[in-house]
Amino acid sequence: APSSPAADTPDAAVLDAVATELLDREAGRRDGGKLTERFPGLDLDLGYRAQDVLVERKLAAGERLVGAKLGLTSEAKQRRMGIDAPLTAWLTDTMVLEPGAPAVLGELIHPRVEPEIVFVMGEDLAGPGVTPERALAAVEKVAAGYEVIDSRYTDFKFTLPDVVADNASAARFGVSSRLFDPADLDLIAEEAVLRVDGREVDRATGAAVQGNPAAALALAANDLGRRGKKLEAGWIVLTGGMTDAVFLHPGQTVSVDFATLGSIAVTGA
Ligand code: OOG
Ligand code: MG
Repeated sequence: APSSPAADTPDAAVLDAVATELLDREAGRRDGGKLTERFPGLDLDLGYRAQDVLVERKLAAGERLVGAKLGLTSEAKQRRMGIDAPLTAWLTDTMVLEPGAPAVLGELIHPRVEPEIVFVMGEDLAGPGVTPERALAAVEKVAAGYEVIDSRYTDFKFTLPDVVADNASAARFGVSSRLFDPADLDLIAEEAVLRVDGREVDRATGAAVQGNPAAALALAANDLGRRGKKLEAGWIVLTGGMTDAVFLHPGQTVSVDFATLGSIAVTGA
């Protein structure tokens, strides 16, 4: 490996440098190279600690936590990104797009949209030992959703520690105002069709998400428990893109049409 002065940087300095660089890229709407190349010590553990530093800085700047997200829970996403493990990250209030609100492309780098099944938590939930059944019992409502991901890495090229540090490419998301009781749904069979300007580009069922979106929720609760954190009552949880994501171009509308949960759409402005 090429020798780099950053290779010997102590953990605290790496965490500061990584969080600072990713926040600067987000604010400056520019992407850049993998930080694991600049900081070879950036492993998965440090990646999560960098993610925590990054989110703490967002909160210190006035953003509010509104939930958590899973990434890379489906085979379609894992295959596209070349990473075979799911991850967890954070959602804040400034990421929310209200129904009908456009995604303002000038605020983003290279946004892509993906269909997501969304949980609204009724109770706090944290591992260890959370099963899909226990996880679903803590859910108050289920809704159709989409996420606009926007990696701070060039061409969405990253390793797992890179994307963990980058808060799992989180940028914007939308949740339908139609909320469903989990008892009234078959989440595994629930199908979503992804359309760009009305033309179908992909489709998948809830089974794509870890076999069952409730299993993804349990995974998040167990992962946060390990990190000394929890999912909180009232929070939103994005369970992960069901299909590969599509780029959002100016004037385009991406819609997600669920069989039962209804439709939600976002336009690039
Ligand atoms: C990483 C974020 C993945 C999902 O739902 O799988 C994600 C990425 O694809 O850039 O949000
Ligand atoms: Mg996602």
